[in-house]
Amino acid sequence: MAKRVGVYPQENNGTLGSYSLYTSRSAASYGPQGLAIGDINQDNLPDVLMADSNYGLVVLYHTPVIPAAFNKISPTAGAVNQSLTPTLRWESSTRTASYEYCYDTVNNSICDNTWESTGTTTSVGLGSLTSGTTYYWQSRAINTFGTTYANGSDANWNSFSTGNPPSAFNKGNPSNGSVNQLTSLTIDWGAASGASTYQYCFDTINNNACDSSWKSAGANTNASLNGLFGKTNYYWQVRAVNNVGTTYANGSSTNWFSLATENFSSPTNISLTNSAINENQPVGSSGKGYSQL
Ligand SMILES: [Ca+2]
Ligand SMILES: [Ca+2]
Ligand SMILES: [Ca+2]
Repeated sequence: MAKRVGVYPQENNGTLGSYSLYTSRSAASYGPQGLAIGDINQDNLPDVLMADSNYGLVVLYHTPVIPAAFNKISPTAGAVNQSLTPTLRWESSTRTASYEYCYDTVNNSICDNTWESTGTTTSVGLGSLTSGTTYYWQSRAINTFGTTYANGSDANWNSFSTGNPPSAFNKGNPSNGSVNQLTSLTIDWGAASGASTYQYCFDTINNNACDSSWKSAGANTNASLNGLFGKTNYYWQVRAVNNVGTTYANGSSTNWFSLATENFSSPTNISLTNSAINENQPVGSSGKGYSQL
């Protein structure tokens, strides 16, 4: 018998390569029981055992080199309406010392940004992205022997698109500066495309800011205000919210409406100097808005 033994050598991606005959180190021959394939070290990779007449039991461990194949998980390829702070996730890969990821806005299957390490973590939260933008990303696993790119190829990038905040919308009734309002009343506003929920705030401090708390109106474009004080000035604002952002009614977070409850002659401290308010108000005969006043 020739002093040779048949072995399936490892490939550098962890798979078994083609069967080859190797000259054995000492044994004159191997009997039918002298060779075995088994996973001696329980790493799910087959090892070769040889019952060598001079060396005893010889184990050829199947020891791959570069990290094992793995895939990206999310966002899924082509996902749309993603938040501006998405999390990139990928599968873990055995034999990996560290992972890196790259994302950019250039669809060319290469990293136009910088590969960033996540250590041994298989996800990363991205900072504030740009709304309505398509991004491309890839991850890779690294050890001292080499690099394995997700999804089988360094060119296999995934894309996802960020969504947009709700569209512009305006408050409706009561119109700005309304007087003699009931102490229980309904405020309403127009619909904002893409809104998940609306929130409103009302208070009695005329500072274009919410001094009480933002309350959810759900998907409704109106809300009931009950138990207001009489003869009191109130100030209210609405905002539309989704997973991408927040859009304030009438174009600005500081563009609040005022109203005065019944038996009160007129709000006395409406700001007429806010050009943003004036632009969005019906223009009266004076041409300066606030025809109610
Ligand atoms: Ca093994
Ligand atoms: Ca790119
Ligand atoms: Ca206020």
